[in-house]
Amino acid sequence: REITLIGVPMDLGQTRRGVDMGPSAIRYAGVIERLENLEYEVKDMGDIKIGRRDSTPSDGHDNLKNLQEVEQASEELARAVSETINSKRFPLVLGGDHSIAIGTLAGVAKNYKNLGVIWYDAHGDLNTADTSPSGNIHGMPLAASLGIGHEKLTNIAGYAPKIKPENVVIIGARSLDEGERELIKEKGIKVFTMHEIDRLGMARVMEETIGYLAGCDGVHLSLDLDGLDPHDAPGVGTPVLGGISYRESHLAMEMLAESEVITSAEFVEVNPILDERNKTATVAVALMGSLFGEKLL
Ligand code: DIR
Ligand code: MN
Ligand code: MN
Ligand code: MN
Repeated sequence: REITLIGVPMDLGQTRRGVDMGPSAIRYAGVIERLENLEYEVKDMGDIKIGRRDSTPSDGHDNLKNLQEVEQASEELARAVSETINSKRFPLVLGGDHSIAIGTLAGVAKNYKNLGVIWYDAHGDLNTADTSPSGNIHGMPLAASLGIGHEKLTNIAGYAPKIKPENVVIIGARSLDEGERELIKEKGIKVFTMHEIDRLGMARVMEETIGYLAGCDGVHLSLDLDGLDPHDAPGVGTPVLGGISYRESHLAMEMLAESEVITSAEFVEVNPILDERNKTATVAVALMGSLFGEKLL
């Protein structure tokens, strides 16, 4: 019952400013107190250092904006996450845009041979430089972790791949690019789109997800706040209508808490500049409460 918070004020994986303030917004929303109230011992190791926005974004990086800076931060984050796990603590990573998952997973997967991943997101984050419509690395971290894409992104911490396609579950998808659809089909990745969430209900989606990952020796939760509906989580850079509700998300976190499967987690894409009175960071902290076992009775 020991948690280490790792802040990653990264905004270089996409083009909107403000998501670098995500870790501050989440701390301000009371994450430490929330977890301490659940009797966890919480250590905040502060923020990973992030380089400067690339002044020459097209200097030969081929549709990979700020590649060098994302790579450097990913290496540092991977070290911090791996050290946290080595000292028997739970790494809770606060973003920052979703490109940070490349570093988080590089650190986590070092410690698990058969790591499962729950990717809670409106998007697939399965692009590469060849398929990305934007060149934004925050649309690529799941592909990179599967070993697909530019070597500087796939080989963080000196090994690849980090995870296997059969150990990934995407929940909440409702915006996929063509190359991402092809990759999902080619690799047979398990996806619960909004269609399945509506049809089956979140309870069954989570039961199936937990069952699907039962053979894994650890499960990482990568939660992009844009997985939620923009009404509930407006402070994100790429909102998509028709998302997972606040209530469904709490249920999902509560079921993960009950099953005791989650061994690391990150909450990403909180952008206080686009938010309404820190609502999205507050939602993130409330969901962390449920993930770590908060109950009404
Ligand atoms: C889009 C948006 N698929 C891209 N991705 C986002 O740029 O690759 N991921 N917003 O979270
Ligand atoms: Mn450069
Ligand atoms: Mn994402
Ligand atoms: Mn997203």
